[in-house]
Amino acid sequence: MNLERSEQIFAEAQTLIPGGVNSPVRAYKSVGGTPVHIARGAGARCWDVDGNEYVDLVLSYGPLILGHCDPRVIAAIERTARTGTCFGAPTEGELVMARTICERMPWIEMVRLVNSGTEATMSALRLARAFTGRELVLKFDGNYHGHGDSFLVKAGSGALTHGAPDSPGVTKALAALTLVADWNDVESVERLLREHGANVACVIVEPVAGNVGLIQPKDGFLAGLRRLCDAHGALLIFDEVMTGFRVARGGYAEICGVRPDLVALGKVIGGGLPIGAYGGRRDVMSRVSPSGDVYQAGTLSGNPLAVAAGLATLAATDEPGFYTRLDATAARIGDGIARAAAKHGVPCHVGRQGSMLCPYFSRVPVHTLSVAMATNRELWTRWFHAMKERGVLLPPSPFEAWFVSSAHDDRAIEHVAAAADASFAAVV
Ligand code: KE4
Repeated sequence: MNLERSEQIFAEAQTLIPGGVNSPVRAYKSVGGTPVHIARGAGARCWDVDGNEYVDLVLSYGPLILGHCDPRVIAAIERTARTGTCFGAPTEGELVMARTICERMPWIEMVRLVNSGTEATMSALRLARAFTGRELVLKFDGNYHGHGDSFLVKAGSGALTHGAPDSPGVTKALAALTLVADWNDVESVERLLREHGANVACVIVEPVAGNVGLIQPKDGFLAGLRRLCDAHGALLIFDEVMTGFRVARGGYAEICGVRPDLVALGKVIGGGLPIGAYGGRRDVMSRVSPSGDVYQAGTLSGNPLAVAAGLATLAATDEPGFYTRLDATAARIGDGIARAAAKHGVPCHVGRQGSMLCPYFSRVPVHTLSVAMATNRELWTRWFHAMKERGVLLPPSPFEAWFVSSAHDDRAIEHVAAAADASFAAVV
């Protein structure tokens, strides 16, 4: 396939931007080759700068639950932009967003908007340390909570494939304050809390592991974290930056019935524009400046354009049957991949939670990071390129979740299934 213009842009970009990209996973380091540079998107599809068309299953890693350029979102952005882009003053839209989040996630009694998922999780961590007066935080191997220093200890996503789980620049003193347990293993948490519990401020967890591919929690895992946090006086933080308003109207907490003390959000609530949020118990959130003494601020926090795009997106997801239809679309895509793999004798286990999915080339179901890491990455990489050449754009790593939108119609679903069949035929 012709990637001439992508190659030209990438060659120069690497002289001016670290790795030629503004976020590492986009550089194709773990799969090789030139990253396709996107010119435009529409619905379930996008086109690169060389004119190649793709069914998009990256969707910017989650925000575009309605697909590219949804008319309702574009109209909201256009309408708002004509009134101004930012003011450094409160706007009514921020109240509407706060009301919407709190209504759909009643365990969020107060919420603060920020500009990224990283800001959301970093702020939640600072707040948990202040509220409890404790220093240690507990995260899980393979969970990714953004690039805040305290989280870059055995992180997931790009940190998993870039071979720098403990990133240089994160001081040993700070890393020592982060305890790491095994995701889906309550006993590993119990052991750490038995030893350190009196000084653990919070347990932060991706309720569904979306940064090692897609692994669902075992029954009892999240309830076990709730029980242990209560027993040791630590706050339970759900990082729903990816799953919030994507896997259900109220995120995964609605599905599992476990009530977190704080939640980090992002992606979908901005409809494709930069945003993050953190919120939860009123007694905890009241400690955030200026109502409290825990400082956190942001020039563009609550940005009117991002809020407008997010509200238009959330309104669309509130239509009757939205999540049922979206999940059914994702199930059809996952089934198509599994059928094609079986036809070509490729062991494949598709992890899926709602409209987030990830096919693992594994003989056994994937419930832990170690099993995910043992899957056939070499074959996956060749299949990734074969799919790209057949017009399907996947995240460039076997440890990233795929995303489906309400714009993925029958034609897109059938295209993915046919491309998967032809790609397995080409690489097996
Ligand atoms: P951002 O700072 O990238 O907006 O959000 C960080 C974050 C926090 N929590 C979870 C559960 C996340 O998945 C993320 C970011 N997700 C990755 C995808 N694996 C973003 C893609 C990228 O880094 O380019």
